Amino acid sequence: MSPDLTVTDVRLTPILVADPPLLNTQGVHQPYTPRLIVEVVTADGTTGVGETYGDTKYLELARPFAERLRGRRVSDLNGLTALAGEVAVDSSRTSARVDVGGLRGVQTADKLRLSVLSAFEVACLDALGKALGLPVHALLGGKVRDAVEYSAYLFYKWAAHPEGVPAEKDDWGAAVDPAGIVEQARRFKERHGFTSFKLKGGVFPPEEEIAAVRALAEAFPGHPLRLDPNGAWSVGTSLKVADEIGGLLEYLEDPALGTPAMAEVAARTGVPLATNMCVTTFAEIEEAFASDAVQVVLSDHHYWGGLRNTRELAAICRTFGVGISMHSNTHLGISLAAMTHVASTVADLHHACDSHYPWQSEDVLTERLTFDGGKVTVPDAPGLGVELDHDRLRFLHRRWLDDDGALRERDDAAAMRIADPAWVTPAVPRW
Ligand code: GKR
Ligand code: MG
Repeated sequence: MSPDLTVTDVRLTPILVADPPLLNTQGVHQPYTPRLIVEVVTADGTTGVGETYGDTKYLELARPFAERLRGRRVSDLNGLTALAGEVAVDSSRTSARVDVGGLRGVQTADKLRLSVLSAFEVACLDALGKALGLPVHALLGGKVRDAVEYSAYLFYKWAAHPEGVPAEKDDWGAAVDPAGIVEQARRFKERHGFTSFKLKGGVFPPEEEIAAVRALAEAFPGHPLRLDPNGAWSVGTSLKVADEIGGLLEYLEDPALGTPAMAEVAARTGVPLATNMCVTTFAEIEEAFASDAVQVVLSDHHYWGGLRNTRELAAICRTFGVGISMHSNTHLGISLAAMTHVASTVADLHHACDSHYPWQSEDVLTERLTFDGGKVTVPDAPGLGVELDHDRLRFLHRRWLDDDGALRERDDAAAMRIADPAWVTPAVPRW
């Protein structure tokens, strides 16, 4: 008898997860960051899990979406788009311009919907795979590699969150100069075997970040390096950096903000440019590809609307001779498993994907995923191949419930103001 794939229940659990004091153009990561865990239960008792951003604007959309999903089948994946379209988005939550504060590009209503849809799509795929006894990668057409490579994601970082702020401790130490970044890279390599490194820039004046890249190149010869200032530089500064260290970089990521500025940089340097900021929706592809603004698109299955859309994006990139890899924000193991499944099915993935996962000391899984030689083995168990730890989920949800609301919206500028009350997110270009 075939399994009854009808959705009978959908559980949404917002949580707060510990995050170290990582610095970026906007400020510093909060001590706890919001995520949303989605569980989809079918009539035959199978549960599928998904994960996405957990700020209020996403929760507001996830609740009506969950209502609409009940009674449908987890195999009706194409129908999710229509469901998402029915969910009303509060226009005060959206903006059509590239939003450097958010670090993830434009915030259109459709993009917010897709970011929510992605968690439901992953949960449905997980449930479907479990019901059929197939891994998610098989539902996407099958893996073409057994392990997916990730790059170490280096951040300038304080030793600890500001005194007096409740936070979990981490053992990574501070990294506020080239020596600190090299030491952090060494630990990443020791702990997880990474052989390529991405440095989050836009924090210190470009000369300091150039020095950090040089120090990395010297300490780790032959290891691919990337630098990502999240659009903080002018075209002129971007070109200067490209000129000085372009030869050491696999690519330069979002040096300048927006497609026209990226196109100007791309036209005047041979250094490949990657983005997770100016090509973040299907609507943005045409202008960026026509103007040759980017050579690598970093997909994020959350805001591209799931794993199947990520494959569609990969096909478009292939058609136009643009590379594809993956971007990451603070995330847990469900998202890492989802990224790994889809990445395993994309034949022309030629760059290690980004992941924040090593920075997360907490998870909602009974068993954390691990990096071996910088790679995650593609799970072959049914569904995503991960199991939810309900006690941990309750614990992290309790933290969210106990929060007075201050941490429920990720706000790196507000977190920075605790240390520096005069801080405002710098206007762009900053340098
Ligand atoms: O977590 O600070 C951060 C990152 O800057 C993140 O927000 C970005 O979305 O990692 C991302 C990136 O590659 O731009
Ligand atoms: Mg980036």
